[in-house]
Amino acid sequence: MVWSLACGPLAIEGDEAVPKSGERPAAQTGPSGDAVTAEAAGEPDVACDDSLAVPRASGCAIESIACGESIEASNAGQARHFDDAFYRSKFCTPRSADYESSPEAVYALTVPAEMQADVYLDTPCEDLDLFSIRWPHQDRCPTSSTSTGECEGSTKEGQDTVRIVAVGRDEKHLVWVDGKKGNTGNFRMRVECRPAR
Ligand SMILES: [Ca+2]
Repeated sequence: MVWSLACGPLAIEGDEAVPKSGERPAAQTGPSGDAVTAEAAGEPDVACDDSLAVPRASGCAIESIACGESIEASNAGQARHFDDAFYRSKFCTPRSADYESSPEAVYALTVPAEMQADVYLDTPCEDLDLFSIRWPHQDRCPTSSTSTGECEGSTKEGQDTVRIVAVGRDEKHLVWVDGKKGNTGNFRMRVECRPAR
């Protein structure tokens, strides 16, 4: 089974709407995430034992990620901006998972006008989750009390994905990796873009 979830329309709705949710990624049981090998179409698995931690972001985002790019890093060592209350208040996810205990690896993504961006997160090492929100600033994160655009969250085990569609004009978003219950670990995030239908 290739994890090409975002090719289907169901991927937009977040974790509960994706089919095959009963299939637990076998990466949970393998020491190096064997199950996701096929999905990456030849890309090696994310290394779990190496430290991919990067210096703490000076503002909110560590750096930018663009369409077609792939980043391997870790959320370890980053600041903690987002908690259960934030995710509920912005309708990212209703799920409470002690998100306040885990730091986030945040990236700035500009989606060109009339394009859709599918963001994929591979987390064979720990159960990390993927979020996005429309927000124009890289240097400061939104809070529960700031006005933002729509938020998307994907909180499955193994691989997560969110879809962002830019209508009318370029849209600036933040996309980030957060952990449940204090989790930190290595991940791969990649962004694939194509014209919006
Ligand atoms: Ca957090």
